[in-house]
Amino acid sequence: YTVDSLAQTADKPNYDESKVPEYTLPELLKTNDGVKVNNKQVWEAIRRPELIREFEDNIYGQMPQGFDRITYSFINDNKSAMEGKARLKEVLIKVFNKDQKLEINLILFIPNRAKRPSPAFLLINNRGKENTDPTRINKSDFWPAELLIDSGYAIAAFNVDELAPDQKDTYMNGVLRLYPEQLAANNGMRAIGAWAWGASRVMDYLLTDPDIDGKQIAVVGHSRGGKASLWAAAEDQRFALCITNCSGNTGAALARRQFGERIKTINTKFPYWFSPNYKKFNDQEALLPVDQHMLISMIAPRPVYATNASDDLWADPKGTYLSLQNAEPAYVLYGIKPNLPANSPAINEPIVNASLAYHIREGKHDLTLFDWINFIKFANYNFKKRAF
Ligand code: GTR
Repeated sequence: YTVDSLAQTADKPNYDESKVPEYTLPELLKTNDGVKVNNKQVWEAIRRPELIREFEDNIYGQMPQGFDRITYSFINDNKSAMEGKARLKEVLIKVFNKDQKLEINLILFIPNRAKRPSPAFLLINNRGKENTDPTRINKSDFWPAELLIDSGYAIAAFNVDELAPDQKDTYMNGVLRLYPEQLAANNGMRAIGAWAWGASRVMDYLLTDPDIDGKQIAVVGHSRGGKASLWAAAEDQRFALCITNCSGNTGAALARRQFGERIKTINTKFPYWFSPNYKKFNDQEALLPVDQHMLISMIAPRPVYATNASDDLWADPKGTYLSLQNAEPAYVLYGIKPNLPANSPAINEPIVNASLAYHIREGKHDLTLFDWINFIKFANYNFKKRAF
């Protein structure tokens, strides 16, 4: 072997289950001082905040909490959109901080014939404006607004590029202009954190909208957007439910399995997604003080739905299912027994009537109608039950 070919072999993704290293997950229910967490009081007062800090310091960066001012104005308000089925609101959200301004364009459809205030789904859209066309001339299964409206849900979306352009040379031209100290810090927010922060600003607006049930808002993201939806729901407990579609590495999949995409790969290709501190864990997964099951745990007792696709081994379906399973003890603290089966369900056999839901869909890395149909069933089940 030449040195070069060895280096290439080392960086090749592993898809062989027998080559997954032995690993021990960091203990979920033990505080950094070694105290056992056996009730939700200790979890909420000590353990959960510890974990939030670990994820902030080592992975996603800090989540800036304050700003000077936020305003909402209506670019469009059409009570008879979608041939009368929905009210369309196009809301311009402006956030001001330190003489800087950030604009978020929110698109929101609310069902006319269903109950009001409506439960809502919010998509963190990482796939361009053409997928969330307010005119509905262009329709896309990535954001099937008509399906949601027909099912009695409001459906909202914003574009991640407004918060942090999804490119290594321009990502700082968004939220980070409002928080320059983040950019300077090794544990500062980067693009994925900025997208999650954006979801929270949309939440700020949604809570002022009398047509929306603020207690029933689900945050949804696909892939890089699914990493952000998990982080948004972990940081912002106002989200009642979280959906993470094919989110893989630094999303729902366990890092320590080193299967498919790895920390080094993601940090090399997308150095602007996570905090600079995360680079310390390139090829050093075992040194992480957390693993991704803890990210899901921080959302407990709120329901989480993770998905995979059969052709998308890069996102490690098995590691995603294991992550959900290992988050269960946090739900048990709230008297909820998610009861995921020991083995991952068969392809196209979703588990939806649960607090921790999962499916692996046939096909490629994508967000499809199949996924959405099951997200609706999951929300129907959990919102009706209101067990949280
Ligand atoms: C890939 C990246 C994944 C995932 C994906 C996507 O290139 O490696 O982590 O985020 O992009 O967003 O579709």
